[in-house]
Amino acid sequence: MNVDKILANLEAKHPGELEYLQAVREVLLSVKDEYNKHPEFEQARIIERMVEPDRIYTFRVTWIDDNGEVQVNQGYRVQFNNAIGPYKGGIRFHASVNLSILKFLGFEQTFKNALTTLPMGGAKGGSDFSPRGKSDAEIMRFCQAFMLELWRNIGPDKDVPAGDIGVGGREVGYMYGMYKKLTHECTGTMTGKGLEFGGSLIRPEATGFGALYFVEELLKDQGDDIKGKTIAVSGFGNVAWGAVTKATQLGAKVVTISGPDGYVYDPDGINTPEKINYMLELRASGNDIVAPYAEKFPNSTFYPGRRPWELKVDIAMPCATQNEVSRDDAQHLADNGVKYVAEVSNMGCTAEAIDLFIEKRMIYAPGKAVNAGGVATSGLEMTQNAQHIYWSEQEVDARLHTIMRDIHEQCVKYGREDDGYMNYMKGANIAGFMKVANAMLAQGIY
Ligand code: 2IT
Repeated sequence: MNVDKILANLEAKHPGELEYLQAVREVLLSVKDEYNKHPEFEQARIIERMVEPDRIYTFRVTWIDDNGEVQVNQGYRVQFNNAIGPYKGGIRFHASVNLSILKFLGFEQTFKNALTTLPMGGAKGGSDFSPRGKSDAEIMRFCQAFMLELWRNIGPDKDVPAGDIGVGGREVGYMYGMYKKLTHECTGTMTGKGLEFGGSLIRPEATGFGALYFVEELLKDQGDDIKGKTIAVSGFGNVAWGAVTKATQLGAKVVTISGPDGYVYDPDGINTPEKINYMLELRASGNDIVAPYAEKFPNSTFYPGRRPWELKVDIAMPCATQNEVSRDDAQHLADNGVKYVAEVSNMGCTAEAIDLFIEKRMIYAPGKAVNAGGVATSGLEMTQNAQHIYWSEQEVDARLHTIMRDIHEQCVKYGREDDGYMNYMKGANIAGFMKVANAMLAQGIY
């Protein structure tokens, strides 16, 4: 595999799509040696086919705001790869959304979904619509307008969207409602639905819970234990909330959350139901800030414009968005003796930050392994919908737990280096890649 040549071609075709090229480069560098052991991959041009999405839908979304003004946004669905199952992946509503970001997310989703052990392909969608400060009625009208275009291209065995940044239970409900209105069908075409209409127990918690189950395995592998560990978490959305909840249950102490406005440090730990549920209140306010936490809980401090990676903790868990840990942040973490970085956001660390972690022999686990519990539980929601049944909380949680252990095992299979160092980036990328590559090979060239 000529990584430089493939990347140069991709860059020429998609100039300036930095996040997409970053995600592809990471996977190519990780899988290169393994790929080169398989001339049949090269012959079938597996890698050249895998780095391009199967197709992309782009559409205009027109809606009317509360002032009666007509608003226009861009909508997308990137159907990346369906070699191992129907396209599956979230929808992101955020002002920063563009094709580069959705292509990186769809590409990552393909390998992540392969790791879950469930039959799901990779996709991602979204819009540059910003939910910040929008009324509930505006959110509803936007979601309906978005689905008015998307519905033709999705279906329970074709493409199953879910939530991501800016899309939670409320937005999935509004989109799914319009989908049903248009198709006259009650099928599991979206996941993350409300419990009353096909949603799965534990889906809201699943990404954060799964991340902590993975971290437990990772620590065990190092002869270490989660009990008593201090954790820096970034973000304050659904994923951070699930992570803080489970970390606390397992006896760890989370001391930070963050937003676009800065981070909050709570030396006592974000560890009471009042504090943890206040995260939900902050999110529901729609203001996208964490500063009010420090007013409500005066023993904590708000640091405006800063990120929590400057603190001395045992474990760093980025739970906000892509590239939120820079090389400088990574250097701070290393200087402070932070041993473990478990990325929960998708591509939360820059390539330069990851290089530093590996250079310093810190244990770094990538988002596509650590956060796979979210989409895995979406897969469990699809299973329940297809059978027209509901599983108990215990049943879903036990399955999620088993899946996360399995993902960890797959990482170990491909990521243990000769000196014993666990390279989770390599392990996750190769394990996910091998499954997708073999599935593509078996299904012929098209
Ligand atoms: O990044 C992700 O894995 C998600 N946003 C969840 C996708 C899903 O289909 O549940």
